[in-house]
Formats: sequence, C-alpha cells, structure tokens
Amino acid sequence: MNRVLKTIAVIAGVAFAGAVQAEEWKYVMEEGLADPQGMYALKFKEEIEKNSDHTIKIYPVGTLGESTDAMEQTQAGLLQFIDQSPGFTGAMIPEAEAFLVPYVQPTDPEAVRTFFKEGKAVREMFHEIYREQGLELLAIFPEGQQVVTTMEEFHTPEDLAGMKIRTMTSPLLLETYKAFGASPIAMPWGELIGALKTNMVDGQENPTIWIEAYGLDELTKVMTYTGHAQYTTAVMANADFYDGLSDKDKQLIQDATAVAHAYILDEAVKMDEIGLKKIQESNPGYKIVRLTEAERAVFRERAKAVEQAFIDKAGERGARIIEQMKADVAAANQAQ
Ligand code: 6CS
Repeated sequence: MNRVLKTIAVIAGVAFAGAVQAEEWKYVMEEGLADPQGMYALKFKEEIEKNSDHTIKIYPVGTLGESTDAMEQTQAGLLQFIDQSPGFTGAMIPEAEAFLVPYVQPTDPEAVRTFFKEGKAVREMFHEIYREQGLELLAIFPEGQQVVTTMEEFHTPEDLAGMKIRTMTSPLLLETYKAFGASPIAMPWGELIGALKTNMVDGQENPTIWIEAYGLDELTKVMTYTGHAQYTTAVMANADFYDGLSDKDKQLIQDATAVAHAYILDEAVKMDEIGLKKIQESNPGYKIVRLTEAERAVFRERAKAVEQAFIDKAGERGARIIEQMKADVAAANQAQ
C-alpha cells in the first residue's frame, strides 16, 4: 500500500473505530427529571454528551419498575447506571444503612454540604463495599432533611404510639420508627400514595422538596421536623461495565461525576428552604412543627438502640463507618 492509501486507511479506521465506540448508556433513577436525582442525572448526561460521542438515556421513576427491580437490572448489566438511595439499598448492603442511623448526620445545610463533599466516610469508606455487590459507586448526595408527615401532631414517642408510618424498605428504618414509638410499615414508593389515601398508613418521612412535588402534604395534616436524618442517595455504575471501559471513558465518567456532584451539592443546600416555601404557599393551612431541642433529646436517646442494631448487623466495618461519620460531622459543623 502506498503512503496515501495507508493514510486514508488509518483515517478511515479511526473514524470507524470512533463510530463503533459511541454507545448509548442506560441510567435509571427513583425520581423524575425535575427532582434532585433528575437534576443530577441531567447534568451527568450533559457532561458525558458534551465530552464524548456516547449518549445517556435516562429512565425516571416508574419506567422500569420499583427501586429493587431497577437494581436487579443494573446488577445483571442490562442498565449501566443507577441512582438508588440507601433507604432501599440497605436491604442488600447493611453498611449503606449508616446513612439512616438517626441523629448522626448534620442538619445545617452548609455542614451537610461539607459532610458530603469532604467527609472521609462518604468519600472513602463505601467504594469497596458497593464493589462487593458488583457496583462502582460514583457519588453520594443529600436531598434535604427527612421530615415526618402525619395525620396528628406528635412531640414524644408516646404520641407516635399506634401511628402507622410508611418507610422505605431498608430494615433499619423499621427499627428506627419502632424505637421512636410508632408502628412502621415498609413499602416501595409506588404504593405510598394509595396507602395514604386508603388509611393503610397514617404518615411517612421524606424531604420537603419531595413532599411538595408529590402532594404528600395534601394527604396528611402535620409536618414535623425531627432533625434525625438527611435523605441520602447514591449513584452507581455496573462494575463489569465500568471495568470494561477504556481509561479515557472511565475518566469521562469520573469527570462528569465530579461536575454533577458539585452542581447537586450547590442545589441541595437550598432544597429544604425551597420545599418548605412551596408547601407554605400551596397549602397555607398545613401545620408545621419543629421539635424543640428537649423533645429531640428524647428521640436521640431512643436512636441509640437503632445505632446498636446497625452495628450488630453491619459489624466492625459498620462501627468504623459510624465513628468516622461522627468525626466528619463534628469537623463539618466546626467549619461553618
Ligand atoms: O420515599 C420514597 O420512596 C422516595 N423518596 C425520595 C425522596 N426519592 C425517591 C424515593 O423512592
């Protein structure tokens, strides 16, 4: 082959290789495009598509079944990316329930940002654990404080007696609401609205931004700030898919993750306020209660048993995570 032909062959080869390498990656999540998980996913997609020939197809809540169905499909390699919250993942990965142990995470939005951005627990301690389930953990981020919506006001565990509170399906959430004095019922997201309408449950917990978006305030009478947790979520890739990528594509994903994570942390600090404002505007008669420090102290005391239940299940590794989280929270609070 003469030099000109060789050059043409090389150029054609590169072009062909470029064409075959462009892939569509499937990304499933538990929320809609306008919700925090959707905001993150859209930013991630934008970065991937801006910086490569790959495309991302996003499957929002409800399109591929419930959270557990989506996880099965991701682990089987049918989907490349998933956003699933520890509130569901905890049934499979006990250590992920560290994010559910009550009264560990900070409440101040800026401290929350620091905890999720710089905390050693979030940044370093979960990667290997998710890997054991065939998942490459990419990012963990908050969506605002968990607040409890109920039909009747409560200030003590005794007030919660007999109240049926829906939780996500991670077992530690059942432990939490039992310790708080209520009668918890775990169920997937798709069943909650119906369960509230038929009085199968009397209440539930979620961040304000989600409560407003899905009208959960309209189905209950009171919203209570207990200060016991941040709604936390995590984005992962199928590990075999990730391992099979070129170094360039791995870097592409890591870079897109860094941009989307920084973006969502900037948005997350505003979410509690935005959610509350919207609820107050659209539902002015809705009762909003903030438990006092003295009232929270009673629930904090009850939370000790939940922390112990977590450690019993997640073992030495779980204990180290909680210890590190507490150190990260102290550092984050001090940094403000
Ligand atoms: O309560 C739930 O099940 C849902 N809550 C939020 C904030 N996101 C998705 C999840 O399915």
